[in-house]
Amino acid sequence: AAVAQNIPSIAWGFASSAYQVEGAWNVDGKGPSVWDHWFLNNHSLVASKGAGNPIAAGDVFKTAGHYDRMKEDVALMASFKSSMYRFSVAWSRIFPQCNGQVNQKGIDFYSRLIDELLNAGIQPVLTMYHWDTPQACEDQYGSLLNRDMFIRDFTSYADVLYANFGSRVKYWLTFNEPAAYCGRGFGPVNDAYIWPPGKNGRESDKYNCIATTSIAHGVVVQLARSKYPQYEMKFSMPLIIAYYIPVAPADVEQANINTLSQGDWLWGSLASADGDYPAYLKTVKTGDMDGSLLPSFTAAEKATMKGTLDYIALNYYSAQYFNGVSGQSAPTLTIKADQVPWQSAYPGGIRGITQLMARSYGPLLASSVGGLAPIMISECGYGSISEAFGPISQSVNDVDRQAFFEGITAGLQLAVVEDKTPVFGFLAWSLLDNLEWLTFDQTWGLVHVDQQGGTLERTVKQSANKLAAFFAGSKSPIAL
Ligand code: GCO
Repeated sequence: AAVAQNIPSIAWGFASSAYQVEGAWNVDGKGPSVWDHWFLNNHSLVASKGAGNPIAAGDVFKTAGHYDRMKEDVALMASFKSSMYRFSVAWSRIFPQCNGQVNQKGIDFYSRLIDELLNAGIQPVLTMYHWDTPQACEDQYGSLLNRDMFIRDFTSYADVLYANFGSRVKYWLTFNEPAAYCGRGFGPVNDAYIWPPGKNGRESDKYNCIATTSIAHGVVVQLARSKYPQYEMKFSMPLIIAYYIPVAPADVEQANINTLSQGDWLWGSLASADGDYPAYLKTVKTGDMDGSLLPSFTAAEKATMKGTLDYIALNYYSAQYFNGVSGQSAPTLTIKADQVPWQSAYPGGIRGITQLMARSYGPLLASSVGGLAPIMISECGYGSISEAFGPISQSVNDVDRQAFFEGITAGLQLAVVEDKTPVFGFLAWSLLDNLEWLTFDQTWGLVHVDQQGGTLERTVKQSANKLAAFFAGSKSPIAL
């Protein structure tokens, strides 16, 4: 009973994205996405990255075979008593040719998924764009670099999604991590990880892509509000933000700027009263963002964007210490045995980052809870290198991932129970071992998928059981 009292009331479950789990890339009328196209045309790349790797050994396009195993996967989530699931719709299932023609079979698949979730008591969270633009939109006009055409087509797509799913889906996420696809897909890239459409362009292309994304977000949220007022759809944009932990009191201000600026070049305009970036950003340079390069918005664009963020959707993976004296950031490296190189996995940071976000955005959001911004942890997970090549027994006994989630849940408990931070959803990345974009040497699932053997059979890892036991079927009392 003592344990039960401490369970925070949070809707919880898993997150995924279409390209990473579905497979069936050319089935039931689906057109190729830019990611399908990239792999189809880069066999050597797949082969070189894939030497001895589990996925490339089989059929890379099967990923986790979720398209054919959807019911089984929902049953799995229900068996953990989870209450929320984040998935993305593959735009190229709905508009395969980017010519305005809707593919009904694509709609049918997501409609069945949503019904299956609702019947299992799991609330759907729908991501509209998780990087997989229809290749036809890229071929015809250059996708995100052609602002007018892109927004026109994304708006038609949004309209179809709202008309079909708006009555059943409350939580919507527009664009997942724009800095990632705008940076690696359109901006200059100086390592091997060029992402589709592989423009490798100028720095200004990256910022244009970011601005197009912000405006498109504003346009489709306004569409939902004006055309479908009968549906209670709530919108956010999931961003990945690393938490900078100050090492001394004098470092707090700069550490917070480092953390908040990663979100403010997008959320800042969408949450603000005037639709513009917060003024402080102009002189800030951190990580992916140089504030002096941010393009300016017209009055009409600002009017479209302002007030279009209903909650904060935070993808939390990493933290770093920030030392103002040296000006250096050092990784925390709390869990280090086999984590992926970019992840500085520090579960303890979840308490501080949620508190910072809730306080900073609370005054700006119409749906704030007691002055604090409601937060959905839209992704949080642990990528393992050794698991990807090891035997299934090692994968199932995923000690590092378990340690990560133990730290996360301890931090969440303090965040919700002690700090009263309104975290209403927690989504672990990811339900299944899947296709991690351009890398084949890491696994993120809380459920093992037999990719090596090609059977795609699911086996529950201990981390999934741990999370399920911690949350014990908890739901959230917060209704936006
Ligand atoms: C991201 C994406 C996910 C990744 C996950 C692990 O954050 O990059 O949203 O698709 O798979 O983060 O790297």
